[in-house]
Amino acid sequence: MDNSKIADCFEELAELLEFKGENPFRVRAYRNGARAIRDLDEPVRDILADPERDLAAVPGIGKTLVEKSQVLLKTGSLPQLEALRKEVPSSVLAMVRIPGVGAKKAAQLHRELGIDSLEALRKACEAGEVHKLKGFGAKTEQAILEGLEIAEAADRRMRWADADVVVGQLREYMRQCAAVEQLEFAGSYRRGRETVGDLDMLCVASDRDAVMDHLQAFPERTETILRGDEKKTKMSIRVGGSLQVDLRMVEAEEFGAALQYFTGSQAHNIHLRSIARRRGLKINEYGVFGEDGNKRLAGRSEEEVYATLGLPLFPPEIREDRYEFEWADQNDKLPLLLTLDAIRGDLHMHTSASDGTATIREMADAALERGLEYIAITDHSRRVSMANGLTPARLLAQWEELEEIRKEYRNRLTILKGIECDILEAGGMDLPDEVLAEADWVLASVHYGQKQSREQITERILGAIHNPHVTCIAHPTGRLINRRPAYEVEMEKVFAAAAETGTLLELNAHPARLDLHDIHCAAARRHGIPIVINTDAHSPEGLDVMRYGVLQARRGGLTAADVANTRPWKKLQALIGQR
Ligand code: DGT
Ligand code: CA
Ligand code: CA
Ligand code: ZN
Repeated sequence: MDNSKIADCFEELAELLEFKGENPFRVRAYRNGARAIRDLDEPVRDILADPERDLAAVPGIGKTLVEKSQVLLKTGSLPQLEALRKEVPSSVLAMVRIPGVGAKKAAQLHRELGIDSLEALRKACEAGEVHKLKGFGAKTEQAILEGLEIAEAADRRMRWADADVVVGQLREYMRQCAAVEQLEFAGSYRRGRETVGDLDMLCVASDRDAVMDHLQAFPERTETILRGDEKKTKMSIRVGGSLQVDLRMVEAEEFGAALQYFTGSQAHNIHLRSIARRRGLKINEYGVFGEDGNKRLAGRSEEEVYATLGLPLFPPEIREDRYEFEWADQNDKLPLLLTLDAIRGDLHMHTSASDGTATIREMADAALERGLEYIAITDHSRRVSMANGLTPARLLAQWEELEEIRKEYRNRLTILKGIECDILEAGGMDLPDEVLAEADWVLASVHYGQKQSREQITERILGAIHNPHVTCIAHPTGRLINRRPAYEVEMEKVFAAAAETGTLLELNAHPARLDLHDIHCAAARRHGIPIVINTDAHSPEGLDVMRYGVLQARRGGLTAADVANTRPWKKLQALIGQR
C-alpha cells in the first residue's frame, strides 16, 4: 500500500466520522494526517521499517495515525473503516460532498427521508420533499439542486493534477515498450484545463499489436472499453476505476497533425478549419492538404501544420478560441507566456503556528531548495479558530521570532512578516489596523459566511480592498473545483476596486482551488491588475503546487510582466507602495 492509498483511507475515515457527527478536531486530525502522508517524499513503509526513525515525528501525524498506518500496511484495511463503510454506504456519503449539504444535513436526509443516493436526492428535491424537513427550506433545496450539478460533474471530470499522476505513470510505463517510437498526451490534459474528462494518448509505433498488448497489461488498468478495429488505430481503457484513456495509433508523417487535432479545443479546431478554407487548404487529423485533397503539405510536426496556415505554434494552454487568433493577427510574435522559472517568491504559506505542519525555518529551507528569493509567512488570524488562528499577541510574538530568523537567512532568502487575515462576516478585518500596519504583506480572505447574498459578500470583499493595509485578496472567489461553488461575489466590482486602489489579486495555485481561474486572470490583465501566484502551502512539499498555478495563468494568457511575484521583492515592494 503506497502513501497515496494510505492517505485516501484517512481522508475517507475523516469524511465518515464527520458524517457521524464526530468531534471536529478528531476529524481534522485525520485530514491533516492524510495531507502530511500524501506530501511525504518517502514511503511510510520505509519509515516504519526503520527502528531508528519515528513516523510520529512527522508534523501532522500523531500516535493514532502511526498505529493505523501499521495496520493498513500489514492487513491492507482498517477494521474501523470497514465498519463505518458498512454503516454509511458510499452513495450516502456522496451527499456530504454536495455543496450546501454537509455531514449533518446528509445524515438527516438519510434518516428522515431514507435518501441513499444522489439520484434519490435529486428526485426528492424536485418533488419538493426536502424543503419540508426541519432546518431546510426552499433556498436550501435550491442550493442542493445546484450542488448536485457539481457533485455529478465531479464524477465525470478529474482535476488536472490527479490526471497528471496517471499521465506520469503511463509515460513511464509506455517507455518500457520497445515498439513505441513517439508518444504524446493531447486533449484537455495538454491544454492544462483545470479538469480533464478523459486522456487522449497518441502513439507512433513499429508494431501496433505490441503497443496494445502492453497497454492491456498496464497494472492500473481496470477495464478495456474497446480494442482496435481492423486498422488497429484505437484502443480505450479505464484506469483506477474512473479515468478513461483513449489511445490512437498514427503514422509518423501525420503525428503533428494528429497532435494538433486531438489537442483541440474543438472551438480552436473549428476556427482553424475556417482559416484553412479561406486559404484554399484543407486540414484534418492527417495533415494539411491542397484543395484537391491529395497532396499533403504538412503533418509531421505541429509547428509545420500551423506554419502552413501562416500561424504561429500556439501554446496548447491558449487554444480555446478565446483570444489566440486575435493575438496572432495583431502581433508578429505571440507574447511569451509565464514559465515556472520566472517565479521568484511565494507569498502565502502556513506554519505550525496555525494549521501548517512545519516551522518557519523548515518552510524557509524548502523555499531555498526550490530556488525562491522571498517568502511571506501568512498564518491564519484568530477568527479561524479551527486552524488555531493567531491573536494579535501571538502574531506579534511570531514576528519577533521571525526578526531573529531573518538574520540567519540574510542575503539568501527574504522572509516577510505576513498574515492571512479573515474578512469578518459582518465586514471589516479580523485584526486591528495597527497590527496590520506592522506587516510587510497582508492577505485578506473569506472563510466564513461564504453563502451570503451577492450584495453582502461583495461589500465585504470591497471593504477589504479599500483597507489601506490589505495588499492582496487571497483565493478571491472561494470555489473548490468539483466541490464547492464560488461565492456570489461580483467580480467586475472587485476588478474595478482592485485596479483603483492598487490591490493585488491572488491566483491560489492549490490544484483544488486555482482561484482566480483562467478567465478571471485574463480579465485582471485587461484591468491592469497584477496577479500574485501563491501556493498556500501547509507543509514544505506544499510549495510544489506552484506549477499548477503557472499552468492556469498561462491559460489566462499571462506573461511574466502580468504576475507580481516574478519581480524581485524590492520591485514588488515598490509596486505595493504605490497604493
Ligand atoms: P475532455 O476530454 O472533455 O476534457 O476535453 P477534450 O478537449 O480532451 O475533448 P475530447 O477528449 O473529446 O477530444 C479531444 C480533442 O479532439 C478535442 O479537444 C478536439 C478534438 N475533437 C474531438 N471531437 C471533435 C469534433 O467533433 N470536431 C472537432 N473539430 N474536433 C474534435
Ligand atoms: Ca480528452
Ligand atoms: Ca477523448
Ligand atoms: Zn491560506
